[in-house]
Amino acid sequence: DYGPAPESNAEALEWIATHGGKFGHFIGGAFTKPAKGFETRNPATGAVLAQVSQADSKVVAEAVAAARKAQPKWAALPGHGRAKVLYALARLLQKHSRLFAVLESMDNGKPIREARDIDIPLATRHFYYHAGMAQLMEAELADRAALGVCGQIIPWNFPLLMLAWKIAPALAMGNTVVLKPAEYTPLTALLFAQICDEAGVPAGVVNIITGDGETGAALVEAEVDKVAFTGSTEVGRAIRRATAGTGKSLTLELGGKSPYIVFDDADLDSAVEGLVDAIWFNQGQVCCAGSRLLVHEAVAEDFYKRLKVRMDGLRIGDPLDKCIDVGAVVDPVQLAQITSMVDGCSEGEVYRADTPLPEGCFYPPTLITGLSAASPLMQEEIFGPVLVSTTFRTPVEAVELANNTRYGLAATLWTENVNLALDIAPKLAAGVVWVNATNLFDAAAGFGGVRESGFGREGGWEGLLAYTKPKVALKGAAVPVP
Ligand code: TXE
Repeated sequence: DYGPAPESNAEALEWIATHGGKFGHFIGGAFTKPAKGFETRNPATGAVLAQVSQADSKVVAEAVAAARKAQPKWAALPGHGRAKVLYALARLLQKHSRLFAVLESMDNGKPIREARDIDIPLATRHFYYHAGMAQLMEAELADRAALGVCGQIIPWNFPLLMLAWKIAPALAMGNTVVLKPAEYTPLTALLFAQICDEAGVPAGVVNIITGDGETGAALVEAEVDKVAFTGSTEVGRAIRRATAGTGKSLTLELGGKSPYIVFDDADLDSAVEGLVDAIWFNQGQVCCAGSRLLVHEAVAEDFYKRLKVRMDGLRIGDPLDKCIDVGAVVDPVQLAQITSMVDGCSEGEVYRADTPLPEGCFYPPTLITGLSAASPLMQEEIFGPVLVSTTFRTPVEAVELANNTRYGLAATLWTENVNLALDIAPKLAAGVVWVNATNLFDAAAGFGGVRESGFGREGGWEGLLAYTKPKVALKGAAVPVP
């Protein structure tokens, strides 16, 4: 239903109201009493949506203890026992998909079209996939065991999807979890907590605690066996330091400045469409956003012209409007950060989409051309709807420019020449390379970075292994040891 009317937020507001507009933490299968904390707001309107609690180290310890208590029994379940629960979660995500999508859009500011067609279906798929893997692992991974209790910290750009990426594989492999959503976007995690009970998740297997970076730091320090983090490179670095020498497993999925390379023989219209998705999907707040356009100088002028026409056609506004392409930036703090980075740049030529911009937490789709490779905007993650660009002459130069950053999360290249694609793709320092496509994700494909974009994979076989440790069982020797 792509009708012109905005999606109704009545059900979401009603759900918040059933909790009295105030949420505690979800520990040991029940919500705690709401305590002192902070407000979460709708960035598109500025309206307060709910009050959530701030977990201190005592609350973190309680949640970890609940997870610890539940873990042996959960791990001892046969694979099909855990699969049953994961399938139930997947089905309930589908059943409540409209509520999840509206809540996500209101809390984050993302267009409802994206929440409905991408975030929620991909999160659901992750649970279906890992339900299957929970059963398969018994046969395939008999020499691996669960890690134990996992502390999981997620960002605000894809709140439910990042929760799914963290919780589904952990549970499939017999771990229990304490997850902390980002302070800007706690609501879908709290709704997920509620459906855990309906899905038959045993008490203590999933614990959700809310709070800011202090809560996150306390979770890293707590008695957990693994920390899984997605967020900024700076915080990732602090977490790596804090876990060094502790024996805790760690996976980090951090920032990026992913190149989007357009060769002179590319299908330019398709490459423009891909780029719209690469940088303006979710207002550019995507770790693997194709935020650095490298375009062959022979087609650059033509490409920029086509791109600007497409930018001017993007509709920015009420995220609950089903026709909207670009929604609100997650928070005024992020908006100020984007604004100061762009305004602080004295180089290049700035083009802002010629499209009406609503009042509030919105930033126009922006293209900055003619930047030098060393410019801060070419090097630093902006994490907003801002595309930076420069040109190249040869494939060798394209690879050099592409790899000229501290990051290595993703890369995209467009060419009609398959030999060129096969030559260039392996030379790009990136965890994933997309050819004539962009932003393709699958629960069966490991996602993650190299260099300062982090390490470890989420999804696929590697993602499952990251929630296990090797286990060797030696039976009584048939042959006497000499
Ligand atoms: O991220 P943080 P912020 C990048 C992006 C963005 C910038 C800042 O460039 O502009 O980071 O965003 C928790 N110990 N990305 O400040 O702080 C925090 O509560 C443990 C890219 O929101 O990294 C939240 O749950 N946890 C990224 C989570 O970490 C801590 C997505 C992420 O917040 C902590 C988000 C600490 N010391 C931002 N401090 C991506 N790769 O997708 C904070 N947290």
